Amino acid sequence: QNWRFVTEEVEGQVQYVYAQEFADRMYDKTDGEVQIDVYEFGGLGEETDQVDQLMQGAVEMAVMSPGFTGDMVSEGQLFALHFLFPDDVATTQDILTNSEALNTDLRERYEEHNISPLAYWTEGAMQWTSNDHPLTSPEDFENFQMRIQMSPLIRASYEAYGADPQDMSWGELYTALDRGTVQGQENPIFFIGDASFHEVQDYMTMSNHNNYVAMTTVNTEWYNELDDDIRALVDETTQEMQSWIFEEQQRQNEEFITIIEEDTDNPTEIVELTEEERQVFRDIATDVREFYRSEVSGVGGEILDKLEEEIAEHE
Ligand code: 6CS
Repeated sequence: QNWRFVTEEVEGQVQYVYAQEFADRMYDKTDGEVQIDVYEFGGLGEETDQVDQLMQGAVEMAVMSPGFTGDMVSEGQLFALHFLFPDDVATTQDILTNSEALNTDLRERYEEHNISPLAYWTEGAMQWTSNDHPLTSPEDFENFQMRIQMSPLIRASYEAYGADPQDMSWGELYTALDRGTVQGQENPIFFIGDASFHEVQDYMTMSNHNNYVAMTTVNTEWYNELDDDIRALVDETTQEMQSWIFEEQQRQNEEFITIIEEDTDNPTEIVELTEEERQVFRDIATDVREFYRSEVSGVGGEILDKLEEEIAEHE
């Protein structure tokens, strides 16, 4: 069997090495019966094209960011809510792995679109980068052109801070930052460094305002028709990979903070947000949850309510 596994990142980056490791494990477990071709970002189009390809079965597997399914699975946008998950990334990963709200309820919502999220995992805490000034208060966001992924809730989150968000693929982001089409963006540290965004940005604010969450997804119809033993191996491998990818993202995020700090040709000032500064953003972001419940979620915020209870249990 030959499967196609598409990712939103390029060789060496977290999503790509995930897919490669997944492919190797499946190959070994099936003595070569299952061969998976891994595609890096760009080979099959932009992120939103990849969502279509998975839905239509043009690819069997994908690592997908919920932000790019924002106009389709409205509940999946809850990952865009700032300051929702605990600050501790390991605790967040534990919730992502075990949450019933996500692994049962949200999964059902995605399956209505022929997408089955088999697992959710973090690529690390997100930080803000900017030109002209560091982003430390809502005033700094006033009319600030912020690049976002195509999700109405990510848009609402930054509009609440006063920003002027613009959505685009990350494939266009380096040039857009360089030319000043947008002034800033959010991403985990490894991605900021590996995509060289820091070269065209002056500041990186350690905001830890959210976690970058990726999903291991499969085409639902295809998955349901797999032989039981192969489907069990897919599930088993997905579960095993949760701790593997946690360590990998941690390694890459640590490695790239040093690379950014030591890149003296492209100096980036690193600014730590104080707890007081974070609290100002947290208060605004908490109101965005009500917007999600009333305007965005198709289920009156039920999944978010349950997830908030699960998070509270962890704290
Ligand atoms: O900012 C983005 O859109 C990209 N960021 C990451 C961490 N992975 C892929 C995604 O498309």
